[in-house]
Amino acid sequence: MTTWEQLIKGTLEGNVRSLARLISKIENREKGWQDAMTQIYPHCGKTKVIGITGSPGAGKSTLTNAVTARLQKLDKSVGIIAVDPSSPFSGGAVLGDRLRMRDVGTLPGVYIRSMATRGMLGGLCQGARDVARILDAFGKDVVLIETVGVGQDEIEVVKTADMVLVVCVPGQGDGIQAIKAGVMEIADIYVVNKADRLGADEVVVDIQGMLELSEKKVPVLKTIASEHKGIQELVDEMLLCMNQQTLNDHFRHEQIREEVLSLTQQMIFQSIYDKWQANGFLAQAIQDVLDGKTDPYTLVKDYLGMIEK
Ligand SMILES: Nc1nc2c(ncn2[C@@H]2O[C@H](COP(=O)(O)OP(=O)(O)OP(=O)(O)O)[C@@H](O)[C@H]2O)c(=O)[nH]1
Ligand SMILES: [Mg+2]
Repeated sequence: MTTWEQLIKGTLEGNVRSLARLISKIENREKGWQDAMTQIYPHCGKTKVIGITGSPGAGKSTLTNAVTARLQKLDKSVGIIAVDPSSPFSGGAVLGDRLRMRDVGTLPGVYIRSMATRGMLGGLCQGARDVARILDAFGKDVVLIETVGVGQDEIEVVKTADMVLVVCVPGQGDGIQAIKAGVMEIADIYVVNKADRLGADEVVVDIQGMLELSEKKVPVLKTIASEHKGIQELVDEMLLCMNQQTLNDHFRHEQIREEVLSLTQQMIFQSIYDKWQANGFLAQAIQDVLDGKTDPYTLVKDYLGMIEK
């Protein structure tokens, strides 16, 4: 049996197998996970976490690949968290991602971890945060979180990052679309990828036009990720942006606030749920509602009232 202590020690020493097993145990919320994270926490704080989001097929994986290669040239070690859809419709996309990122996976020093958006115990955001933190303690300089699409779940995930890239492409009215989807306020850098295609400049102008209304100064850069073009400029901009953000206390404050609230929610739920599983309360409660003896509102209110005392 490998204990938490051994896995944590191994991870801190840079052992990849310990890292992989530690992440799995944390993701599965195995008994003792909170204490394990408490031990990991003091070793964190060096890594920059970058969220990469954008519409399906915009080239996020290709861009992640190219950015990783560039960061490595600059002697920065990289971890990648690929947030996969677990919807039955997108099984193909998951496989596609793995294939496209395969050449990154074989670069020394790159660790890739996939996470499912569904069935994640304790919520995807906290899961991504925990994995990023473990990679931080492991010694990665940069962690890239690639999400699928720009849905609400993905936006919440990238909000846990220190910095967010929003990827747009020409030919889909995408600049505007992304902004409509509520991505505008979270973007730190806009990337117009597939700049080899017609209409890239128009997308840049569109986005810049929208940005004029906002107070935040957000760079808009063109890339051809598949040819590694524009990547050097993008990474330079990313590094610049990261350095500015270390000064931003308000941002850290908001991140911690959000995390404390979400952990409170999860941990209270988990401890009650575990108790219910053990003592059969839940099964009885369901039966009582079915029998018309009570309703879900009263039931939960009474239960919470009881534990408050
Ligand atoms: N022409 C052109 N094609 C590109 C560029 N970047 C990526 N592609 C291609 O676009 C397709 C989709 O790229 P991905 O990197 O898988 O896009 P994605 O956003 O990760 O896709 P999902 O994860 O499925 O949402 C692939 O066939 C890439 O080779 C580019 O700059 N120019
Ligand atoms: Mg992808």
